[in-house]
Amino acid sequence: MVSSPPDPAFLECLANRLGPRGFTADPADIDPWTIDWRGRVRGSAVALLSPADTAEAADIVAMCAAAGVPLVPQGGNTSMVAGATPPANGSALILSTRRMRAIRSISAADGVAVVEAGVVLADLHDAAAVHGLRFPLSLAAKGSATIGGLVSTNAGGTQVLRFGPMRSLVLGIEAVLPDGSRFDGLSALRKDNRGYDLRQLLTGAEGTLGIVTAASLRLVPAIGRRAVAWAGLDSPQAALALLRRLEAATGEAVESFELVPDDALDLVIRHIPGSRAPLGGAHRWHALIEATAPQGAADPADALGQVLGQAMADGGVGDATIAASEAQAEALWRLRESISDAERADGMAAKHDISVPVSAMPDFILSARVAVEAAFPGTRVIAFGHLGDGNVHFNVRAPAGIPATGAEGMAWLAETGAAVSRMVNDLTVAAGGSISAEHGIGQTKLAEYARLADPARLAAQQAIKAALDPRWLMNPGKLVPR
Ligand code: FAD
Ligand code: 2HG
Ligand code: ZN
Repeated sequence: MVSSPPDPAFLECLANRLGPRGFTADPADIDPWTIDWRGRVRGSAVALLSPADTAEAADIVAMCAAAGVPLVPQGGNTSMVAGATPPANGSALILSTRRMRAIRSISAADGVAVVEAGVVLADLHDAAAVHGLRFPLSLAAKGSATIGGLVSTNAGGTQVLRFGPMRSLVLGIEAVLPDGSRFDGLSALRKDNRGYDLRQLLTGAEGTLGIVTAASLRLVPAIGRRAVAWAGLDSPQAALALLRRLEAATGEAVESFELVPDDALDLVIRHIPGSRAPLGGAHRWHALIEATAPQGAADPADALGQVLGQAMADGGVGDATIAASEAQAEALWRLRESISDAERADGMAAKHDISVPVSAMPDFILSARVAVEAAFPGTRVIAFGHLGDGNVHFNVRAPAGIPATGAEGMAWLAETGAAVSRMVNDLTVAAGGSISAEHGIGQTKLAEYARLADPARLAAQQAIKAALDPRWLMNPGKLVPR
């Protein structure tokens, strides 16, 4: 394993190849990119490389491979598992896609966008809209998360219910493999049966098998009309029953169904200026629902209103409101999308991104919460998110007063937080679930992944890694336990 920073003569070769816009060794430029989004994992790097295009990326990967220098691919650095944070020993260089921001093409005829890795998700949304299309994946970090990062983490978000995660939207990939060779797999064929699928292998590889430089992505027609509702409920079981009822009544119209417990809403109202509760009265659980319809189809608010009305009449739902304007719809979404920020502002938490079979999730949430809070007095569970995918963020907040960063918070995380995570992960595995539903393994989940993964799965992943990256230079210390 490489453990010392690359030598200055080699850095000079990289600087010459990339020019002043693509190379910096100034700590003031590099430092903000050496810490993860949550501010918990600090790494170190002596240079940040920003190739302008695939040819430059291929050259520097080849140069680093020949010199045995590790690289950490980085997009928007919004990873929830410190996946883009370099190791602390300064041995690796950061390869940022910040300059690879071209939208190469958008074809309405094929429903395909070809975009470079550094394109920010919100920019792709805007570009597709100009063509009457949309890229049907969204998440709260859309203003920073890049296509390369989303592909490499096989990101989920709030429309997986209808469109699946990134994996189902990636039609082609262009990448630089660990030896510097270029894989040109951008042709967005709907059918291609030539054996092992590199596109799928690179999707979700967390930068351990090479640099994704561009992707062909599936676009769908723009929404004609949307209806956004907020419902107050007394249990996650009632929430799942409501989702099934909505699906039965509206077919595929429901594309988002997000579970929000009252304490998550309270956090948002406390920490995010301008937030207010959408419903009067106290509800232990809430659901944010979005239903959509194509151009010219009936207003989805009608069907949504009908089902919510019936559910309120028979007690399945306590109260509900449907946004009367785009501004109201956006305000409801802001409440949901602000939970991570509000939780971070409030204090330390042991974060978990778990999935179990969808039908088992409501009981799991309630029983695991009771068990964890009893085992670790003073902790408070908030379990929120993508209920319809069987995926919630089962975050366990430290006792009040323990800050989100700093020595006290980190000490809690390293001791109590680690024990909390072992318990949550054991409960998840016992329920037939996954300890990473959408955020990946990165470095913060690596030890737990190594502890709990099926040995055959682990051995196959290690064999693939060793075959494509025999010196383990691509994103060292992430995803695959060595
Ligand atoms: P980075 O954080 O820079 O990198 C992520 C990983 O991908 C790292 O392992 C990195 O090495 C690798 N990588 C980045 N670019 C490349 C590339 N070009 N080639 C190869 N490897 C690369 N995730 C969800 O799935 N669903 C959510 O709902 C969700 N919500 C979020 C909300 C917030 C507020 C935040 C902060 C994060 C959220 N995430 C969510 C986490 C999610 O993983 C990221 O938002 C996104 O996928 C990462 O994109 P990025 O460009 O920031 O990648
Ligand atoms: C979300 O669904 C993200 O909002 C972030 O995946 C989850 O902060 C979290 O734990
Ligand atoms: Zn999520």
